[in-house]
Amino acid sequence: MTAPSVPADLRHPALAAADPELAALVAAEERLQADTLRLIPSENYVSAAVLEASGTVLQNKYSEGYPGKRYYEGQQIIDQVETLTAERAKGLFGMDHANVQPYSGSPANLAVYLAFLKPGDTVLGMSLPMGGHLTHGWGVSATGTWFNGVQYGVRRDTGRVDLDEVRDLALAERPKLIFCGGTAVPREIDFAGFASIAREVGAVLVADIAHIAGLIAGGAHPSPAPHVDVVSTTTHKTLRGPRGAMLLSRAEHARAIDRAVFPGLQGGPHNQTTAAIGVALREAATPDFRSYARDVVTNARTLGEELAARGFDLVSGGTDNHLLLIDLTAKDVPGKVAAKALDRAGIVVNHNSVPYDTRKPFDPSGIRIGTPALTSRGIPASEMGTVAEWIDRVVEAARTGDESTVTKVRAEVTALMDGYPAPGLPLS
Ligand code: DSN
Repeated sequence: MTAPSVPADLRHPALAAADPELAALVAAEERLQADTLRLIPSENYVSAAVLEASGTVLQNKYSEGYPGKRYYEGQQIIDQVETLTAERAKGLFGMDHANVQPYSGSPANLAVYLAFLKPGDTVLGMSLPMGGHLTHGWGVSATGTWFNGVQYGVRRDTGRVDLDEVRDLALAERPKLIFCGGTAVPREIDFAGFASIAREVGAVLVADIAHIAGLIAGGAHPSPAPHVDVVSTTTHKTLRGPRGAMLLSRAEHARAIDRAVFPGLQGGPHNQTTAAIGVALREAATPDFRSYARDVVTNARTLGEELAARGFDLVSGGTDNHLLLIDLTAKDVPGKVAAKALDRAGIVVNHNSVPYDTRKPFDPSGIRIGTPALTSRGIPASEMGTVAEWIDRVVEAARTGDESTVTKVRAEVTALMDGYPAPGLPLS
C-alpha cells in the first residue's frame, strides 16, 4: 500500500483540526484513489492546480446573472473569472458563445430543453440502454416525461448508430431537438451526418460531448463545432476539470441558452468551480494535453485488443475513443457480479447495460471501462496486456468463486499503482 508523502493532517490541517471524522474520510478516499486502478470512463484525476482552484474563497460569493449584469454587487473579480473562463471555452472548442454556469451535465441538458422546447414537444435522442443519457429523452427522466422522447439505438449487427434509422425517425416524428452523443458510445460520433438530418427536419442539433470533450480539445476526436447548434458538456471527464458543465452555442442561440440557465433553471453560479474549469481549459490547450488525449485513445484501443484476444465480446468490436463496452454473456458472469469482484481486486469499473440486453438495468450483462484516469497517471499502452490479464483472471474468479485470485490481483494492482502516482494526490 502506498505511503503518504505528506501526512493527512498536514495536507488538510484546518479540516483535520475542525473535523477529524470527515478529515479521516477524505484521507481514506485519497488512499483509495491512489491505490486502485480506476477504469470508470467518466472519471479522472484533476491536476493539483484544478483541485486548488475549486477550493478557493471564490465560493463565498453570490453572483446571480452574468458578467456586467448581476443581481449582487461586489463582482469586480468574479466577472473577470467568469469572462476569462468563457473566453477560454470558446477558443478551445471553436464556438461563438459559452455559458460556464451549469452545475453539471443534467442541468445543462435541461437548460437546453428550456431554451428551445415547450412541454410536450418532441426530442430525438439515443436511448439509455443503447448508450445514450437519461436526459436525452429517456422515460424516467423529466426529459422523457415533460417532453415527447423518441429514441434511436444502435444496430444489432454492428453495435453502431445507424443514421438511416435516425433519419427515418426524424422524418416521421419531426423533433424540435436532436441529441447526438451519449455515455456508453465507443465509436466516433458523425456530427456532420446528424447535422444533415437536423437541417432536413428543421431541428436544433445538440452534441452532448461530456465523455469526449477532452479528446476533442486534444484533437483526438473530430470537433462538433462546424456542424451543431449547441454543445453540452460536463467538465470532469476526459477534459480533466472539476465537476461542472458548460453550454456552448452559435451566436444566434446565446440569449436563449443564457436565459434558460439563469434565471430559467439555476440561481447563483458556483464561482470556485468556474475558476477550476478555467484552469482545466488552460491545461487542455497545451501540447501536453494533446499527447494525453492521443494516449487515452491508444490505451483504450490497446486494452480492447488485449481483451478481445482473451475472448471478451466488445460492443461494436472495439473503440475509437476512451471507452469500451463489454458484453459478459459469453463469459457466463453478470456485469454486476464481475464489477463487484473487480472492485474487490482494486479495479474500479461500472456494470452497464449492453445494446439489446436481456437482463435488467440494475443487473445487466455488461461492464463499461475506460482509460482517461489511468492515462492521467502516465500508465502506458505497454501495461494494457497486464490490465487485460487482471480483468480476465478476476472475471473468471467471479464465475468460479475463487476469492484468492481476487486477493492476489489486488496486491498486483496496488504494486503497479505505486509506480504511477496520480495527479493531485500528494501520496507517493
Ligand atoms: N454518469 C455519467 C457517466 O458515468 O457516464 C453520465 O452522466
